[in-house]
Amino acid sequence: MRWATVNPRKYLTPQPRLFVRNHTSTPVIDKSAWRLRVFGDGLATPRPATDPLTLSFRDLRRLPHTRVLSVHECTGNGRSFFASQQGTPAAGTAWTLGAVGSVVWEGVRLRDLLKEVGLGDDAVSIQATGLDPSYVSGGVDYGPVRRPFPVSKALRDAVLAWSANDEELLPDHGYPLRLVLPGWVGIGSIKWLGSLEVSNTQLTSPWNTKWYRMTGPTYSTTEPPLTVNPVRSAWELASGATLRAGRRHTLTGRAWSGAAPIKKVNVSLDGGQSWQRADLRDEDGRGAGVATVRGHGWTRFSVEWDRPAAGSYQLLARATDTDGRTQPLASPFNDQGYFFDAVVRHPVTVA
Ligand SMILES: Nc1nc2c(c(=O)[nH]1)N[C@H]1C(S)=C(S)[C@@H](COP(=O)(O)O)O[C@H]1N2
Ligand SMILES: [Mo]
Repeated sequence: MRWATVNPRKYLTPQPRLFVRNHTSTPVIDKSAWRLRVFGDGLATPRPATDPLTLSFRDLRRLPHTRVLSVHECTGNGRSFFASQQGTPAAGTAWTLGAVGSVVWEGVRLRDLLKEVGLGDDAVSIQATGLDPSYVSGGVDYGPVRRPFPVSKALRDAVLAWSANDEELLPDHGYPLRLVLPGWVGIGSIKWLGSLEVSNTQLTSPWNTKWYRMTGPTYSTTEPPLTVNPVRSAWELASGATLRAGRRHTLTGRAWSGAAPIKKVNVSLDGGQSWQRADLRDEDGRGAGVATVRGHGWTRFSVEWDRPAAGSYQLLARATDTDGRTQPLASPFNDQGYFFDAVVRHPVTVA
């Protein structure tokens, strides 16, 4: 998503503008032939993978529906700033800040589906697997993209979504059905959902053991899988945008957190010498006009810039959420460049 194209008057991110992150390629799926397979020893009546429960799209539509707002974001959002701002390049897609969007998902709560199929008393872990081709890298076949998550998250707010912003999911975003884990790393929200394994033991996949956990000089070998997204913010401007000298500008942007609503955004228009509080709108996602889970929308901020003189400037935004988490001035390096949450120095020219 290009921040320069974000409409300050629109709260949600239109699907065609939303970032796409695929490990392999987008599969073409026939919705009428598609089935969700549910199995595992964590079901009330355990079932092996070879004899799963199968649900058609129609079966799912018969369950209660819900609409849930979430900020959808890739774990590697901001990764390129490890190189450009901190001088320590990290492996992976060189996102700036566009691997994020705000979406109202419609679908079935996973807890309602689990109630329908019968959840066992000892279930702790659920693995979601996509129908996209297996991921092969460096000559190793890691199998289909899949990641486990705790049953507690499933019961709290996970959704099986068939639409985004009241439109059918686009193929690139997981048609016909994707999982959504609000506030959690994007990899948790498995697209083209094919199966759910419900288990009485902790499940694993390379996507929570090998990737999507912190590794690197300052990390131990036993860091937990990444779950809740950090606090971040961005200006609705291109990097290096040119603004007219001697005019009054309203600078706008957005701030978000995977954990809690945004409490304040401090901004600096002079590279960090002086700071002021930005004006906030729709804290707690009210801008989406839907009943929302607390903290799962983003907050728009704005600040007036009155007749700046010609020159080069750096705009900084630093957000804090109501859990007391504030964007740091630098993010500790990790090999894969996850969770770059530091204040970004956004260059602009006034001419
Ligand atoms: N099946 C499947 N699900 C997936 C992926 C994938 O490659 N395959 N990529 C994940 C990652 S890393 C992210 S950030 C989000 C991106 O979702 P989007 O492309 O709809 O924005 O999907 C996640 N779910
Ligand atoms: Mo991602």
